[in-house]
Parts: sequence; structure tokens; C-alpha cells
Amino acid sequence: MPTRRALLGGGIALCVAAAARAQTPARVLTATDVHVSDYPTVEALRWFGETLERETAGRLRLRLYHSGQLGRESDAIDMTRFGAIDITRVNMAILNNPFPATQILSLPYVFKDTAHMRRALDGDVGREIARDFERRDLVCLAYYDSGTRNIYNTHRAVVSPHDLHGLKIRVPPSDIFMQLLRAFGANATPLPYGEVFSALQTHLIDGAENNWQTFQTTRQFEVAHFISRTEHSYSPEALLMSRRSLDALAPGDRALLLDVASRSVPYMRALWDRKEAAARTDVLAHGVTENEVDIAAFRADAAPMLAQYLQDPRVDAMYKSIQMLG
Ligand code: GTR
Repeated sequence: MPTRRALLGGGIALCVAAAARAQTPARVLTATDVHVSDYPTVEALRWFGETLERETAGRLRLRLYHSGQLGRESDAIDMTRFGAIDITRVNMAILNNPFPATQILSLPYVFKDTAHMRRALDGDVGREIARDFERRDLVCLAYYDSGTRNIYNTHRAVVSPHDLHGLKIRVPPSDIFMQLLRAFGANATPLPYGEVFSALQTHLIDGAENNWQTFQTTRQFEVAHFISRTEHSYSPEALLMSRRSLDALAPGDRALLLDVASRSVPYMRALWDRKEAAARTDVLAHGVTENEVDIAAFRADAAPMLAQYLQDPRVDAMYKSIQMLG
């Protein structure tokens, strides 16, 4: 049992810490994510903020704007570059055009499975892409999972690319996704993330493609009842910070923030594995039909565009180094 003296000492230490905190105003960092509050990327960001606050004794805090409260991912990237937003979590698809080094992560049928993708992100490929962000005022704090993307639609089970003919399928604003869905024979329609649900509901589009988690949390499965396991891309997520905001921190806090960000990765991965499986179970329980596809046919249709991207020596080198990890 602690003595009276120890209790008194502890109390004084707490008061001193509180007084020190009151003197140093907390730096509140703004973070954005388009996903809803309980999506794994948002939960990881919340963990990141809480850990940061605890380990800096309140000097650094995170104000998290989820559910796209601060707008589209493409705008968030620019605002982060200029320091108007401190941290943003976005998908590689949105980064493909402005940061070509990210293309390898979105290209079709590059990774064998999730473990393969994680090895690439944790290794040289991840580091090389991070250097590209640095050149344009962004610091890559972490890579997060996004699972594999499948095609879903309101009309029918898609077994071969032929079944996509005549279907308007939403893609994120990325040339890779446009070309890929066109190569599959679909009418590829780029739309911002926040507009997909109503576009499905009003029949502006016939379908979209995304991971299980997004299919579930956006409730798109309530309108699109057919999901076909094309597993055409892993396109992971990036957690990016404004170089300007990071540089403005004291060196010790900077190092701590980078460390907490890298510790958020195993937290996110564990969460992802659990939630991705639960999302699939949930949508199937709601009557969604899932089907296997003629994966060889989809791969064959994707092959020419993959080959075209591999003509770039840098993309080719990254591709080869990823294949060696497989
Ligand atoms: C999700 C991703 C989002 C967003 C979305 C999309 O998988 O997590 O950040 O990019 O896809 O397709 O727009």
C-alpha cells in the first residue's frame, strides 16, 4: 500500500505536470479521412492521436475529421502539401496521377496476397515511394491496408469480362483504374468517393469496384447486390503529413510522432484483418450474392496495360523487386 508521503509526492508531481502543460499550449494537428468513424483507417488514426497525446503529455493532439468532413481526397492532398491540413489518409488510387511512383501499388495483379503486399510496403519499394512524396512536401507516415478490390453491380453476376460489357462502372479518379476497367470491357466512369452511393441509387452508374470494407460501410451493398471476386488491385492507403507541419515541431516531438505512426501500422493491420472478414460476412448475411470469376480471363485482359506501364524502367524495377518478394 502506498505511504501518505508517496501519495503526496505523486500528487505534487501531477500538479507540476499539469502546470507545465498549461504553460505550453498544445499543438493541435488536423487529420482527415473520407471514411466513417469506425472504419479501420479512422480507428488507426484515432489510436495514433490518443497515443501521441499520451506520450507527449498533451503537447501534441490530433483533431480528426472523418467521413469526408473536409472534402475530397484529391483536395486534401493539396491542402496537406501546403500545410492547411496537417495529416491526411488517402488511397494510392488518388495519388497515382500526381505521384507516378505510387502506380506500381495500384496496377492490376501485382501482389500474390496481403502478406506479399505488406512485405513490399515495409521494404525498399515502400521507402522509394516515400522519397517521392518527400520531394513534394509530403512525409509518408505509414502505409495502411485496403484489401483487394472487387467489382460489384446492380444487375448480374460478372463471371468473365464479357459480362461487364455495357455496364457503367465507377472508378476513382486515376488513369490506371480508368484503363483497367476499360480493358475489362466496362464503361469506366470516374466519380469522387462521396458520390458513389447516390450514383448507384439513381442508376447514374451500374456498379463500382472496391474492397469489402468500403462496400459495407458505405452501404453500397444495399443497392448493388452482386459482387464478383475479380481481386484486380490491392491499392493500399497512405498516411501523409505536411512537411511544413512536421518541421514546425520540436525535434524530439518529430521523432516521437514518426515512431507512433509506425507503431500504428501493426495496430491497423490487426484491425483490418478482423474487420475485413466481418464486413464480408455482414454483406452476405444481407443477401448479397458473391461469385468467383474466370480470373485467367481478367488477368489476360489486364496484361497489355500492365505491360505498357512496365515499359517505364522505374516501374519495371519496382515490379521485379516485388515479384522477388512473392
Ligand atoms: C477506398 C479507399 C478510399 C477511397 C475509395 C475510393 O478503398 O479507402 O480512401 O479512395 O476507396 O474508391 O474512392
